Amino acid sequence: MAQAKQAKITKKTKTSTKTYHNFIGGEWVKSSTGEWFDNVNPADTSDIVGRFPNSTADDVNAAVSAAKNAATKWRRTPAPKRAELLFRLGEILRANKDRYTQEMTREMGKVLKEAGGDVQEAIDCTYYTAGEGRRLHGFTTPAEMPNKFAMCVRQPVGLCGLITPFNFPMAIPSWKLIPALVCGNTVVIKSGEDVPLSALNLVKACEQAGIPKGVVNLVNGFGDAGAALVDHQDVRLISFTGSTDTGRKIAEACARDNKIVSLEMGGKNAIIVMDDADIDNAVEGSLWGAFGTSGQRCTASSRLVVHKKVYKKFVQKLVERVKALRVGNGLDPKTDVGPVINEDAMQKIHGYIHIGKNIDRATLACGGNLLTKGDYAKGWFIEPTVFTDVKPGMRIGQEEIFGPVTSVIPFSTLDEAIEIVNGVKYGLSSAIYTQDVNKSFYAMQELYTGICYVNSATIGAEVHLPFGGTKGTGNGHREAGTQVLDIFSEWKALYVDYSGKLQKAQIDAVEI
Ligand code: UN1
Repeated sequence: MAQAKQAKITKKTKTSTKTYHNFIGGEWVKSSTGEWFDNVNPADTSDIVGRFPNSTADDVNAAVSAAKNAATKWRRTPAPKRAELLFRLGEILRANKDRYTQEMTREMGKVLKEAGGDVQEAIDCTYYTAGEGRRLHGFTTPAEMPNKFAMCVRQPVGLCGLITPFNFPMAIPSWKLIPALVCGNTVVIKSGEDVPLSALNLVKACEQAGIPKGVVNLVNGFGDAGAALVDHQDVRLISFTGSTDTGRKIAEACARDNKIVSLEMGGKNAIIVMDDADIDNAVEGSLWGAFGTSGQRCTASSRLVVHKKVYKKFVQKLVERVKALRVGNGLDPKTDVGPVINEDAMQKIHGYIHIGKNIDRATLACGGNLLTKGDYAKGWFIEPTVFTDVKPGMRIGQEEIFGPVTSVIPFSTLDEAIEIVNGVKYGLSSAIYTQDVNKSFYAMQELYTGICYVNSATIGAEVHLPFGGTKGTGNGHREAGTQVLDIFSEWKALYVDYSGKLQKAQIDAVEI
């Protein structure tokens, strides 16, 4: 990564490439060092989408200080008023959806339809969560003494640092930003360095919606900028989506400062295909779950756990469909599968293909090669790859690959399949294809994941349901839904004694 970063950084002041800035205290500003990095199209690395400030701890400090200055006024703004601005933001996102979609495909590589879905997820999240401005429900409860009132309200946690990944360049920033704002927090965002434009588009839309200066701040850059945010003493909460390794380091750093930390990390999700399943439907779901977004989703269906009775038929149909997938530039509407995000990712995924073939010794049913000729030479392309006869304990059956590679694992009984699905260190998403209502409910009960689907793939979560996972996927929090409010607000218990005298809890009991 370090090498890729160095190659991208420049101090040049003159360029024909469009230049973007950090957003700090309501102003668009350069980084304190005057350094820039290029945002490169992963389908065509000769296409530079823009150049962005390479920020340091000084820039992060400036952004945190702006967020701190804006905090009191924003916290005191009634939640329905905060939400009004968010509804306005939703309108702006909707009006610009096509442009955002194009720009996202250009910087991230996913096909246009999927980029449109990503922007739509940000729109949905904005409208849905803005509605919380008129709810943010607390509760009342009886007090144990007469003439005393007890209730609970949500209060903002304070200054939030949001660190976001490359794979959902607008949706994931919105999952964090919108609930943080509706709860009354101010934020500093450090967006994924491979996809800075989509988060910037979201922040620009916040500015246009009239969100006050300093409430939303954006710092572009690499891991050192993220680390400066994590270590800053004025930051109260870090919300992070990304790799399990980075997440663990962030959690350790946050623990030292007693910061609240919400982590959304890896997955090794699986689809179970029962012998009674509609096989064609299961094949379609597997194709979409494994190769959508080139497999670069935390929710990707990277294991297909298939009943032995239908194994042969399933594999034959799947491989036929996978071979027909068109790999190419996501901007071409005929493309099914775009590039992967960068060279490091491509090498890592290719490394896993090597492991699958030569160390695990699974059967390579199709794919397996880097695509480097003709137009492919300009980008980071990999053939959609299927391994069969995979044993659950193999590395390709255990580790997150985050690319267009899936492993088919045979099984004989539903209990065995459930054990295979649960037998990894992650627990984000799972699925089962079956026509049998009893089997589906049994699987829903036994699959130990944060999300579980019946008769559809492991991807495609909706914004009004909680998103997150068990075990190594997270640290117990859920994004989206109303559950996300528990990340971005803290409970305050309120007691009002209107008896006019001292009443001692647990001591002055009422006689009955
Ligand atoms: C992710 O992969 O990090 O459920 C997010 C889905 C999308 C979100 C995925 N709505 O696949």
